[in-house]
Amino acid sequence: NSSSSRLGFDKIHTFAEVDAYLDQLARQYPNVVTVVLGGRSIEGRPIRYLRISTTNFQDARKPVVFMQSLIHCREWVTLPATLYAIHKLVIDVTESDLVRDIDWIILPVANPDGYVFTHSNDRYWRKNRRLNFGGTVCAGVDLNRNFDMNWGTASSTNPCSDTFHGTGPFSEPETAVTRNIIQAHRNRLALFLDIHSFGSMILYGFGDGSLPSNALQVNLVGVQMAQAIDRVKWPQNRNYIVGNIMNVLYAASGGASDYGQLFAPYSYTYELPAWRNNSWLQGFLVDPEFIEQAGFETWEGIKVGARRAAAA
Ligand code: ING
Ligand code: ZN
Repeated sequence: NSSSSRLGFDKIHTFAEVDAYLDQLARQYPNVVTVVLGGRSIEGRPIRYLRISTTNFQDARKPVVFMQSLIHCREWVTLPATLYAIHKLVIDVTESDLVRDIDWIILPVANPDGYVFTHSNDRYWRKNRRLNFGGTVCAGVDLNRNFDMNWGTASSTNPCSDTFHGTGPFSEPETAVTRNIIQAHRNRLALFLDIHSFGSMILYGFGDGSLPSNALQVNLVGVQMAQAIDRVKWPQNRNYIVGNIMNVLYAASGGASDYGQLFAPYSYTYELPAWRNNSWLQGFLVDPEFIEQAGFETWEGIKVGARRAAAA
C-alpha cells in the first residue's frame, strides 16, 4: 500500500525504497518526523536522515540520540536495526517516554553509493565509491577510517585496501554528513550509535586502546545494553561481547564512534550477529528469518542505552 508508511521486516530494502519511505513518514507524521538532506554522496545521491521529535527539536534541554547504519554497505543486517527503531519511535509507539524525553536523529543509509553498489555489482563492497586519485587506482575510501580522531594512525594508505583512510580527515562527503550532525547537536548529544556487522559486539573507544575519561560508565552502559539484547536473542547466536575496540578487535583509527565519543558521553559501535557462525564473508549475508529479529533485539539494546544516556 503506497499511502501507508510501512516497510515490512521480511526483506532487506533497497536504497530507493528506504529513501521513499522517509518521505512517506514525513508526510504521514508531520508533527514528529522531518526528513533532512544532510549532503550528497560522491556519486550525487542524497544522504538523508530523519529527525524525530515531539517538540520539533526546539527544546534545548532534551538529549539527542543519534544512530546510523550502512556506513559499511555490505553490512546489510544493520539496516533493519535503524528501520525498526524508526518504526517503534513513530508508528508503533509502545514506550512513549522515548519520544517524549529524547530527540532522535536516524541516518539509515550512511553510504548510499556503496549500498547501491552492493546490490548491483559486488555484494561484499565495504567502502564508499570515491574514484581515488582521478580513477587511476582502486576505488573507495573506508568511511570508518575517515573521521577526525587519530586519523591515519591505524588505517591504510593504500587505496586498494578495504581500510584506506582517504586523503585526509573528512575527505569524504559521507563522513562530513555525520560530522555535521554531531557538531550541530554537540551540546546535547547523549548517545552516538554506529551500527555495523558482524560479531555480536558492543564496542567503545578508542581504537588505539586508550579509554575515554568516563570509561567505567561507558562500559557499564555497554554491558547493560548487551544484557538487554542477550535476554531476547536467538539461542543459536552467541552472547554479546562488550569492550574497547582495540582490546576486543584490533587497532583502528578514524572511526565514527571514536569521533562520536569526543562529543557524546556515550558512543558505541554495535556489531550485529552474523549468519552462519561468523564464517568470513558469509557473515555479511542475511538470513531472511533474522531480519525482524535483528531489528527487535537490537532495539532492546538501543532503548537501554538511550534511557541511561538521557538520564545521565
Ligand atoms: N568493524 C569495525 C571496522 O571498521 C571498528 C570495527 C569499530 C573500527 C569502531 C573502528 C571503530 O573495522 C567492522 N565490522 O566494520
Ligand atoms: Zn563495519
